[in-house]
Amino acid sequence: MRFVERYNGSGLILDVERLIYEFRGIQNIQIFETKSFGKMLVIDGKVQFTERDEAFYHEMLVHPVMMVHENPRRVLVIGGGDGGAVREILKHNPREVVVVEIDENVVRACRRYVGIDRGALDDERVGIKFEDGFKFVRYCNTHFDVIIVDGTDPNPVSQVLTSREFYDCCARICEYFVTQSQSPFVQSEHFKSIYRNAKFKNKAVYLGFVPSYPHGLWSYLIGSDVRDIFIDLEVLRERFEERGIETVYYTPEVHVSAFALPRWVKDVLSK
Ligand code: AG3
Repeated sequence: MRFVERYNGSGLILDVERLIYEFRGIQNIQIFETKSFGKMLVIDGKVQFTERDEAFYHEMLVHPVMMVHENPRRVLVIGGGDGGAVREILKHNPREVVVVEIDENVVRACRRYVGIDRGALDDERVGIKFEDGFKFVRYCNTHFDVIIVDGTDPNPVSQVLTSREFYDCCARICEYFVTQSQSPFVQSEHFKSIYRNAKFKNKAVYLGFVPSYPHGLWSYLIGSDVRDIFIDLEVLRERFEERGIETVYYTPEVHVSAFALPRWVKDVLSK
C-alpha cells in the first residue's frame, strides 16, 4: 500500500505496511505503520510526524526558544497533543508545562498507538487541557516564560493560531514565543502571513530539515516583545552543557546557523 500527500502538483510517497488506527472526529486522525519511516501520524491527509524524523522537527521547534531563556520554568504548549514537543521541553527541567490541545483524540491515539512522548505526558509537571488554544491565551492572566505553538497547517480548526489577535495575546503573557511556520517553498503564502501577523518587537525566522514535511525544508518563527532573540554561541554552548541535553539534530552550532536564510527565503518575506 502507498500513502501519498500532495502539495500543488508535487508530493510525498511513503510505502505503508498497514493502517493501524483511524478516527474521524473534529479532525481525521490516522496512524500508519510505514515501511521505512516507522509509525506515522496523519491528520486530515497531512503528515504530522514519522518516528524516523520527528526528533528533527520537535528539537528544532523546542530547543532554540528554550535555550535563549536563561531559566525557563513555566512553559505553555498549544497543540502538540502527540507529546513530542513536551518530551524535548522536559530536557530543560522546567517546573510546569501546560499543554492546551483542542483534540483529545490526538492525545489518546498517540499515547495508545505510538508513544513518542516516552512518558512525558504522564510526568507530574505536565498538565493537559482539552480546549481551544486561542480562547485559552485570550483569557489567560498568568505568565509563561515560553509559549510553543505546535499546530497543523492552517485549516478551519487551526487557522486562528496564525492570526494577529492570537499572536498579540501570546505576546502579552510570555517572554519568548515560537511557532512552526510552514514550508517557505510550497506554502509561501502561509509562511508570509505568519511572519506578518506575528508583530513581536523582536522576531526572526529560522529553518530546519524535516524529510517527511513538504519537500523537507521547514520554517519556525521566534518572537519576543521584551527580550533579545540572538544569543552568543558561547552562552548557548555553556547552557547546553549545563543542562546536559541530549539530541539527535539540535546543537548550539546548528542553532546559530539555522537563522542564516537563503536569499530567496528573505525575498519571500520582504515581498
Ligand atoms: N505540526 C506541523 C506539521 C505540519 C506538516 N504539514 C504537512 N505535512 N503538510 C506537527 C505536529 C507534530 N507534533
